[in-house]
Amino acid sequence: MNGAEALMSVAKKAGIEICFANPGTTEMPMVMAMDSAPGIRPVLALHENVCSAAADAYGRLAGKPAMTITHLGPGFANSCANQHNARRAFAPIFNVIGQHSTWHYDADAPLAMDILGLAQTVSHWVRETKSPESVAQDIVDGITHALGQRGRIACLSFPHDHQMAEVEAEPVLGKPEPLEATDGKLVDQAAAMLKNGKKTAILLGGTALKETGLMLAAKLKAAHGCDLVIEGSFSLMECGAGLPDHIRMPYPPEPAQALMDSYEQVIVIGTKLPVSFFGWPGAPSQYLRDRDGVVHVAGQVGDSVTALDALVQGTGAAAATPSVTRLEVPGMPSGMLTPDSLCQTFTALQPENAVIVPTAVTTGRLYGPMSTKLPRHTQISLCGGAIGEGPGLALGAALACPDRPVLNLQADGSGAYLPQAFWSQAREGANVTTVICSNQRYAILQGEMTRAGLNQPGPNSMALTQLDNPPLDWVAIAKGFGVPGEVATTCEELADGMKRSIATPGPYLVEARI
Ligand SMILES: Cc1ncc(C[n+]2csc(CCOP(=O)(O)OP(=O)(O)O)c2C)c(N)n1
Ligand SMILES: [Mg+2]
Repeated sequence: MNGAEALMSVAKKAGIEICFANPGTTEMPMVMAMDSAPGIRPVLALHENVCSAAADAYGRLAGKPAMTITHLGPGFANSCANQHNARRAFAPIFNVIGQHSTWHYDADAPLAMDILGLAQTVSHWVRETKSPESVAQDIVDGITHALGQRGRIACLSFPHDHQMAEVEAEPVLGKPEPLEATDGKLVDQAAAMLKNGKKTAILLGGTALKETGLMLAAKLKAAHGCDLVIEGSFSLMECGAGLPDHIRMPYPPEPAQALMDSYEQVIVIGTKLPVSFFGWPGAPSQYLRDRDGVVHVAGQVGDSVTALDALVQGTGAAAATPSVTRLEVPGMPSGMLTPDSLCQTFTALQPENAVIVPTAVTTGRLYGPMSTKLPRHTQISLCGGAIGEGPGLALGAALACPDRPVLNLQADGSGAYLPQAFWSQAREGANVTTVICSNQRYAILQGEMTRAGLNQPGPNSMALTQLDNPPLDWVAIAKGFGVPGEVATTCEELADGMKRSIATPGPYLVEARI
């Protein structure tokens, strides 16, 4: 067995089933090993940022890492924006980066660059195989690390000569690092707060947003009348009828600060203390800083479910009937599409058990609050603020959950970062409905200009934020990558397009013009 075959066989034994790849010459042994040591599904992506986006969603939904294979430093560099998003989402990913043969390092060949230095900026674990003897252990160490806590980014730089060398492959998978244990004193403090009658919010994030955590929180809400606030960007949230109603942490700093200030007490579980997305002049940076009545029971890698359970037991809420929402599907609006009616149409048609990728920036802001009473579904949001991940997330979601419909509510400007994902969606038969919210501009940035006090933007500012000259033809873009689609300008047309898409297997795109 050579090193590349060892990679495939060890990774398969460790539970890895899929590899998002964009290979080159230095990865040829790994490409060939996908046949000589088969068992891992190869998925070609036409840009490395598709690999990382798809691996991000796959990791969040499957709960185990996908592998990626990218070409030297430049190939991996192309994947970095979505590696960053994946790191913020605590997605497990095992990245294998092809490296030159060790005897070729001195030559300083054109594609050579500092792979480890680069990978370190987006990863928790970085290593280069040192010798053929270490290869098998390096592989399991990387996978073990990726599986640690909620999930992490692990990067293995794999020199070409080590891929081809004969290697021994009987390494043992280590024990992944567990979630951080809960501090009983903090639980006691929070329990006392829940019972003291003051106005209280529980700010929830991370693993607390899965069903078990949410249902425990629903008991606390029922027993103590507290509000549940959800972190602004979340890795994975179960949502819809039968789960507790909640308030989303607003994106702009003023309403976010006002929301936090409206509570005498805030208990934080499964996320960090909330911060503002940007440092806007005069606006707050950290919403819960320097105030009383805050207890941080569990952080982003804390064991939030155990913490919530301890709170339920410790406050006598175990017998409470959980406070949950009832199914309420909005009526179908009609007429020309507006951001509001677009989101209403989308929610009216959202099928049960769907995975939703809500990456529609300005238009999609209305979606979150509309979604809590819809049929049960899962939402995965953009966690690192690096826009343009949506189409790749949708690909990874569809491959992790082949039996579930995947819907990507996607803004146009950000969608244009990653249309290559459509090709992989088509090739893999991914069951994705993409609704492009086509406002033909970077609306959020135009809003930023207004916030900055610019009432009449000049032609150059507009040139940097308008997308209408020439307009993006999304149906043609999708068609070019093998995905059928149509344009909708009214709610009725959007509804028709969505129904067509949901009824037909494979990807489909509706360009919803606002
Ligand atoms: C990788 C990256 N590049 C640039 C930005 C800055 N940025 C934030 S929002 C945005 C435009 C979003 O426009 P669009 O996706 O059309 O959303 P809209 O506000 O129009 O709904 C840009 C360029 C970013 N956040 N991430
Ligand atoms: Mg836009």
